[in-house]
Amino acid sequence: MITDSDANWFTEIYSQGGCAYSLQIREKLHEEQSPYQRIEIYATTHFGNLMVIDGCYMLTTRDNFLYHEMMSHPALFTHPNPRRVAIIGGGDCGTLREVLKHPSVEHALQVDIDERVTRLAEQYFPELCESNGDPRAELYFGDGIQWMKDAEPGSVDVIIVDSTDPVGPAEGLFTEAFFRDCHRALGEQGVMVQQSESPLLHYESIIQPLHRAMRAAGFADSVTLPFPQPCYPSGWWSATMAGKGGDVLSFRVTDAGQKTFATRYYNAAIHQGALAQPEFFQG
Ligand code: AG3
Repeated sequence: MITDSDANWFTEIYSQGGCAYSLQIREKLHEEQSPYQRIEIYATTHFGNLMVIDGCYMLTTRDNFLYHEMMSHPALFTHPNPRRVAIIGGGDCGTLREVLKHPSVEHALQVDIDERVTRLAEQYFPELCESNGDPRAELYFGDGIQWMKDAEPGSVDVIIVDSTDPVGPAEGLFTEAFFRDCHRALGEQGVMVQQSESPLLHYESIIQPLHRAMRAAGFADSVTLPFPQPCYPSGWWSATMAGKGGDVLSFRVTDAGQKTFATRYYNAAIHQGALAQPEFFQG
């Protein structure tokens, strides 16, 4: 926390990119070292509550809808009939809540390594956890990489990888070996989507290698959907989606246009717009 004369600030410094983003803090609500990571919770002045893991913004009350909606709905509306969903990471349950809005979903399993993230989300982000009691929801605390290795072939329709940055525990979630396990776990028309960092800061270092690894693992098609996310480095973030059966550029436009649930950002036009690729995205 940086202190100036009349305000406290939390700043995530992204040193490799020479940039930082700050939120004004009212008070620190919680801090702990879990078995896996350092977790901090703050009350901000204008963004609601804030969760920080190992110094990096995970979410704020105010802007998490952008990320969680874009991590869920494009993939779910790309699959023709998503019934079985696995979320790797996502311990704050925000992605799980969005997934459960889809009436076709029969089972949504969240696999996060750190139960403390979920317990703190229940306390400080109760709105994200409001669907945790849904009979279709299952929370499992364990290693997502191992879970995917052990998954029954063809047993999942959509895989959502809602991870931290590809350093430390999440590094293995950005590898061809992991994508091969995802590919095997998915059914014929399976779709996976992975949070893929900033188009501005990480195109060459993360997004391009991710596409190569997904294709090498057997996925027929992949596309990166950029979206705004103010609290993450550069304020511009992305989700990269890959299809086992093929085409991830077309989706259930009519169903998305007539969605039966409320969102704050996602709609059919936003989905279509996110598929438009910046000139610097190559192939
Ligand atoms: N998603 C975290 C994405 C990475 C953020 N990176 C950063 N701030 N440097 C997990 C939390 C949302 N469910």
